[in-house]
Amino acid sequence: MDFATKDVNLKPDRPTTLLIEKHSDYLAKYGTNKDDYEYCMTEYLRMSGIYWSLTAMELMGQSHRMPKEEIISFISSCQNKENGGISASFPHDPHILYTLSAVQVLTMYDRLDAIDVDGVVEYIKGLQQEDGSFFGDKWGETDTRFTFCAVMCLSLLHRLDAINVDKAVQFVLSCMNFDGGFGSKPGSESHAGLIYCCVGTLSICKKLDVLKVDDLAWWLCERQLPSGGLNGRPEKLPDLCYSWWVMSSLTMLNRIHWVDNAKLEEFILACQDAETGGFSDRPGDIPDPFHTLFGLAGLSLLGNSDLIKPVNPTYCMPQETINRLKLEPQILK
Ligand code: GRG
Ligand code: ZN
Repeated sequence: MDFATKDVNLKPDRPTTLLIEKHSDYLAKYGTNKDDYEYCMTEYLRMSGIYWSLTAMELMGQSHRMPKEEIISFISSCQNKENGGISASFPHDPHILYTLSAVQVLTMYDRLDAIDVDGVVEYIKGLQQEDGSFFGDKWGETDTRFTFCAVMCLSLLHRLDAINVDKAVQFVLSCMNFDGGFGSKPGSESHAGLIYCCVGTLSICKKLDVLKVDDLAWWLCERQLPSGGLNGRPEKLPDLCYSWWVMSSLTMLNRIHWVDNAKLEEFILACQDAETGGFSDRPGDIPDPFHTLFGLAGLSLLGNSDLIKPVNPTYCMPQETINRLKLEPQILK
């Protein structure tokens, strides 16, 4: 049997400083050519793509380089007039994932007037089930991601009272495993991305005290590999986005120092593309807006760069936006 650790080697010629201007140029250019192959192939997740890019630009203080009015009218066009939900792109079907991304973007722009907010609230309310869980859309898949989307979206709208919050929390707790972690549904294996969703839900609902904090934080810090990068569950390769899913969770648990922050920072910086700008999942891979956001947001949590603004660990949005909305998600002391 082979017990070799799956990991990557950081090359001596890797980037070791933050290439902020390159990242701003990369995101400003992304989407300017609507015929680009990659742009066309990602239409099914366009709304989240806009959220990743805008949030990354906001964290760099560069959001003026995004086409604000074009984005706002695009979002208006994606709201379904019958059920209030929002889709990834016109004329796709609405989904709770893209409804959240749209609300996050409009909240950052302070332009919620561009959509029918009551319609969004009714859409989300209609997706809650008897056991407290949420469907992602009318087709009936349940997943702890969708609970988080529902709770985050309604809290941004100050309308959490529209759903049964106690039942939503009960459902999340029914997904807790023996290791203190969480999966996508009861009995599913712990996964760092879903742990972020469950811890984030409990943070917004101010119920973090129900966690097995030390068990969970131990499982999370064991995600660090010799390269400094983090994986999402045992026996997997490191991936830059877990710098967000793991470190945001540890920040909410007040245990960020359980990971070797200096080694993680080296790994994150090594995931930059020094030619094109942007970050990729692993050193040397092709960059994308998703990993660019989570690279910058991860560095923001580590707090060593004054080129990146503070990010809120629960919402993955600028702390200044969360302050403006007077939201106070729970962080353990
Ligand atoms: C507001 C930031 C934010 C998110 C909204 C959609 C969502 C809520 C959270 C997604 C959480 C999640 C499940 C992240 C994991 C993403 C990922 C890298 C999935 C890949 O999983 P595998 O099993 O990859 O294919 P591994 O790394 O295990 O090999
Ligand atoms: Zn990834």
